[in-house]
Amino acid sequence: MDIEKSLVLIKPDAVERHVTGKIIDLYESNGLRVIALKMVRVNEELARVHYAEHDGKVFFDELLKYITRSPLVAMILEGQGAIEKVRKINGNTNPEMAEYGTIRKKFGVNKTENSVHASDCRESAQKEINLWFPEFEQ
Ligand code: 3AN
Repeated sequence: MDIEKSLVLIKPDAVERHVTGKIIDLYESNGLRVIALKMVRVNEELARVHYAEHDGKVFFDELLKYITRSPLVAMILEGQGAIEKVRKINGNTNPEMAEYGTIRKKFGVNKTENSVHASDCRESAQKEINLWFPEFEQ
């Protein structure tokens, strides 16, 4: 399997409940490497670009309000098959449907406040890394 990078966000609900360290530990314990990390208070402009594909959906306004309400932690994780691996560790978008042991099952509150975001394919990983870490040389 190829070495890949994924853009991961530990979102406001998780940072507010002080589980940032526990979440990072789950990624690291599964062989992923943190190669960039920062805490960000997201403004509406960045939120709109990050969630552009959801613009117009019924939950879009709620999503913007949530992601901008308090700081989040943005990271680049690297490892073999990292994109799929991270999504497995994160679990289903809906915490109620997520498998036991996943981050969203453990920490997610609901479909909006589901603790983590991760890139869904290589193309979006590249786009999201450029958006969140413009200073990072790919
Ligand atoms: P994932 O983060 O699992 O890839 P996406 O990309 O479909 O899920 O959705 C992006 C974000 O939009 C989710 N993390 C969640 O916060 C929010 N979201 C998606 N679907 C819904 C929904 N039906 N109701 C409320 N929020 C949603």
